Amino acid sequence: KNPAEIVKNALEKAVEKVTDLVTPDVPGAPASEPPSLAQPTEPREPLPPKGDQDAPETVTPTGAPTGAPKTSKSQQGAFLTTAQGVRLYDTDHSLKAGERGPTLLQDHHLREKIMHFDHERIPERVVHARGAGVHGVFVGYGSAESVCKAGFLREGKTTPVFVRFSTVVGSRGSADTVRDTRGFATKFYTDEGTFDLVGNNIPVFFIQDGIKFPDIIHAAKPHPDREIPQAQSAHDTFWDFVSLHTEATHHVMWHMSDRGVPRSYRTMEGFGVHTFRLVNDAGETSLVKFHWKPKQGVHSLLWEEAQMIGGVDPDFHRRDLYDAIESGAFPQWELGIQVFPDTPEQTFEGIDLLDSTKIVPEELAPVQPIGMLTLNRNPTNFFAETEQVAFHTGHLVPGIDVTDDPLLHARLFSYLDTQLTRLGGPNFGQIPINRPHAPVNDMLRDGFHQHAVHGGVAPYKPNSLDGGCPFHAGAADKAYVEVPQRVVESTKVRRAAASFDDHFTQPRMFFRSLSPVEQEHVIRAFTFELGKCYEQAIKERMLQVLAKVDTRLCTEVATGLGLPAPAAEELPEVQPSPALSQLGQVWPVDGRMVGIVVDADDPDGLDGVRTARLALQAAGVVPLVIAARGGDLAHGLIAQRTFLTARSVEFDALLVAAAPPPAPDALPVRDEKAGAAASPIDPRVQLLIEETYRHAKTIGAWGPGTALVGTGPGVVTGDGPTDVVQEVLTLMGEHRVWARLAPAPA
Ligand code: HDD
Repeated sequence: KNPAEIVKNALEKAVEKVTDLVTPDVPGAPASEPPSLAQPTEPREPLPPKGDQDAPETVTPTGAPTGAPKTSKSQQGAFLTTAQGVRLYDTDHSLKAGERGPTLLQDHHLREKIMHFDHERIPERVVHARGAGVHGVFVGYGSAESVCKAGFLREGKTTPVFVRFSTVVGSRGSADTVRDTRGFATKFYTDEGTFDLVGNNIPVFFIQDGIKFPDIIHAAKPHPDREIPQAQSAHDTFWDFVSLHTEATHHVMWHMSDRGVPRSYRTMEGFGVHTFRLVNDAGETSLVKFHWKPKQGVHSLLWEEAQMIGGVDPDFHRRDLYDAIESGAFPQWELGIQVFPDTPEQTFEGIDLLDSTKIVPEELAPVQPIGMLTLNRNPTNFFAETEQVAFHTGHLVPGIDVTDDPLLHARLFSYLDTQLTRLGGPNFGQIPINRPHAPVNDMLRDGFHQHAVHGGVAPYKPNSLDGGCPFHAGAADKAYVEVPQRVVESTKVRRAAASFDDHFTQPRMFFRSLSPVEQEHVIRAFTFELGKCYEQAIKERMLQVLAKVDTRLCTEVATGLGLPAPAAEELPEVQPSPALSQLGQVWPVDGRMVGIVVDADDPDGLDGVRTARLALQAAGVVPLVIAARGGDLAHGLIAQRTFLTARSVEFDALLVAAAPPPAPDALPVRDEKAGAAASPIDPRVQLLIEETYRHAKTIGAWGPGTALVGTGPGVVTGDGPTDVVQEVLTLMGEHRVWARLAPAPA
């Protein structure tokens, strides 16, 4: 048979099959009767302005007004109009030749509505597509005045900011809690122009030179043939690249550590990564690295929690940030700088300050606080603000200049360039969220989406027709004047300095600075990620890399993968940097979440729950009552969660005030199926307790709840809620019950 014929027949058959599927022959069904069409909506009286849909007053967890501005949540005005302001009497039906007739081309409202809808999406960011942005305020301490002349760092100076947190690899709709680096980008709308600090929650980067950015990103993104896996580094192309490209090792160590799965955007450190050059009033320069230190502490999820949340609540970090701000628990970060002398070598204690794969340990150069960031307002419109905000490392203000870090230089090009495609032209600076708060008097003209109506006839310099205006500013008028940095005479090369060659000392320092439990997490993360790779050669090559970092790390990962460990190498000792560990401190608990298991049908028990709730709220903690059913309970309590909607991963601690029997919607458990007596407790409550324990979170119980929780570190029981809640709050300050996770002694 002719092959073309075979294909043709096969295709025809396939089409027949599909047609069968879509038009099933249902016995007794009326012969192709179309559903009756509703009549067009009658014109009706316009509604009054929707004042009643204003956002509720923003209150703290204890109910006090925060004074944050109210923003309207609804459309404005009485009448629906077209984009041109023409009032509409119907937007539900297209204009047709008769009720059942064809749609008329003259329906200009239909065309406008659909045209606009068709173009509602813009290209997502090529990296950092998934993010959450919020407004806030930065207050300078004045402590930076000796090194930096920037006005926003002056004592008591208040500057509005917009901060966007993000993951790097995933698409806009991907889950928040994947293992990834997090973006931490801040736009300071200063009086002297806009300054963007476009940083991450990890202080080093995968590459030393920006020319390799497309390589690392192509390797980390989903495989190009099937576009999987989404938002993951646990796949062959990522590990193929980083195992061959050992300058990524330091970043990979952080990525595999708890830093790769933050508990919340609110509990991440932030880093400017590069070394910047600051200039003071006298023109003296210093080299600095920027740090954001969260007042909430630096905390992470466990990997199992992160994976579960990815399914249970993919918006976990977004929701956490918005809810905290909405409830008045405003997250805060102190901005700090490490200051180094601006020497011609641009090194500090032998560390090359132009190499973005290196940190300077805080023990060598302490982080000195220079101001406080407070995030206090959620966006009004996600697209207009979070999606359209455009950050750029070249948005600098007088007093802050760049160094010759080759990673930074590529960024200085890339961030402007990417906005042309993403935001559709060169006028993205006119989008409200990107507008500077300083007066703008540029000579940039025309282009797509030009919103300004520029007067004058002479947008050029020099001119006489517009009176020579505008004039150049001098340094005294706060002009941005580049530091007259001496450029070393050299030859053109495509090479890095020899000091960029050490790829293993700092990864070793990082690993050895972690506590045993954090080291255990790194080992498990490598074992998980490499265990997801298909290519044996990639796993073996990565073990060779780990052998140069730390022998135990390498051996334990090899054991987990079932592969022989490479021969142990003689590795030089390093001085650990204790500041790199997240453990060992006590932090404030406000803004944290505590679940309270109650029995909806036991009014006596609910009285104690009320007491517990008030004590938690007084500490700024968000209590969520979990009952068999939602809605109003006794004693003015409301069940915000039910056994159906609650999952342990949402809570930082669990209080068990009851031993509720199985609710009607509980699924059977295995033992019951096998004929054993039904459990007297709802199985989902048991699961809540078990997971909370597994994830090393504090558990408190009183009354009938005591019998469910057992004993052990971090399990607090008592006769009533008062003492239990106080002790639970104290233990929560350490984030987890670390004793439960301590690795067994070797
Ligand atoms: Fe980048 C976005 C942080 C290296 C090119 N980057 C982006 C964002 C953050 C960072 C936080 C999201 C900004 C937002 O929320 O809109 N990037 C970093 C850090 C780096 C880094 C800390 C290294 C120290 N980036 C880097 C290099 C290049 C880029 C080397 C290119 C040569 N980055 C981009 C970009 C993005 C971006 C393609 C995508 C969307 C955007 O800029 O506006 O231009």
